Amino acid sequence: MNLDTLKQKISVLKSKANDDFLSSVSKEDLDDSYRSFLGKKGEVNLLLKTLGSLPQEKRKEAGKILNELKSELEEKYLSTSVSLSSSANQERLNKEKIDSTLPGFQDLKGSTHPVTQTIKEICEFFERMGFDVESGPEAEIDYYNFEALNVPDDHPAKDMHDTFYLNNSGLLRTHTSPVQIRTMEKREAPHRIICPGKVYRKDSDLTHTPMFHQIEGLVVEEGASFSQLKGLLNDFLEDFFGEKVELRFRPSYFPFTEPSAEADIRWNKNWLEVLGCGMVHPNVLKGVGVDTKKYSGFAFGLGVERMAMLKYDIPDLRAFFENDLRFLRQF
Ligand code: 2U9
Repeated sequence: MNLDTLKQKISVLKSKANDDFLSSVSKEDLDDSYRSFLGKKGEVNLLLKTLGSLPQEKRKEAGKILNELKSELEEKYLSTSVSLSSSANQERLNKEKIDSTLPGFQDLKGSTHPVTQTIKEICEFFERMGFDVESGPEAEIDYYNFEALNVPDDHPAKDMHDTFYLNNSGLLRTHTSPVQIRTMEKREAPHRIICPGKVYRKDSDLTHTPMFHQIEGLVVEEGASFSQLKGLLNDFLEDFFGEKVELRFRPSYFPFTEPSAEADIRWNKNWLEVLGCGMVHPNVLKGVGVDTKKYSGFAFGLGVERMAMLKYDIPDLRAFFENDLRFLRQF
């Protein structure tokens, strides 16, 4: 081989190496090309080995050219390697791109539902009056929902059209009164209990929903009287509405109380019914083993949604169940 041939080979090798380096798509690819040109058995070293076949006086010059080629390719390799890793970084950054100008997640704070709030307010008043809060099952049996409460078998409330009956001969409680019966079975008189909870009736129109919330109270004590009941309800209603109320009691009928009454409050010249009440029927007390010679009892019941509608001036019962945030945020 002569020097010109060597120069030609070098020039071909240089452009081939340049092309290979530049077309590498990854660091691994680039390192492969490096090895094939600059590695121990790479093409540059193969050329170096051919130096011996040159005439003595040309070898020095040829060696110099080959060394220049070597450092030129080393440099090319390094610069390509740097640009490859920076474009890999860029690609990673593109994938992980964070737009710091986007608005953050809204911290949506929940609040207590007006029905829950009303239950809490009412129970707190009665707790201050010495009542215990009691609860019980929503799926009941006929005995606790009707029989123990002196409700006769032919009472309209027991009708299929009014009560949700379950497959297993159970039913969904139509009032929270079963809780009072269960409590009186568990504990000895005297009793002062308040029972909030969900109740179910086959009713659905503008002013009735199949599920609503009730609070019932029961007092069984020596000398419990209708006048105490009236005083207690008067105090309760004034506490609840936050002002003096004008209250009237109208005679009514419930199977579980005798006498029974409905209480109305004066509301802008009109009388509005707010709750029902009465002296606990002796049959009910006897049924749970209360000595009616020693004890008497009074009870009352109210609908929570109705009370909340009156207090907060909510015109439509359905607002409680639609869970429209514009409604709920007002409480
Ligand atoms: C026992 C004895 C007596 C609970 C009572 C009412 C009157 C009453 C209604 C108000 C509106 C139900 O939500 S409503 O539809 N309730 O009028 N409830 S006396 O009497 C009892 C309860 C338990 C052992």
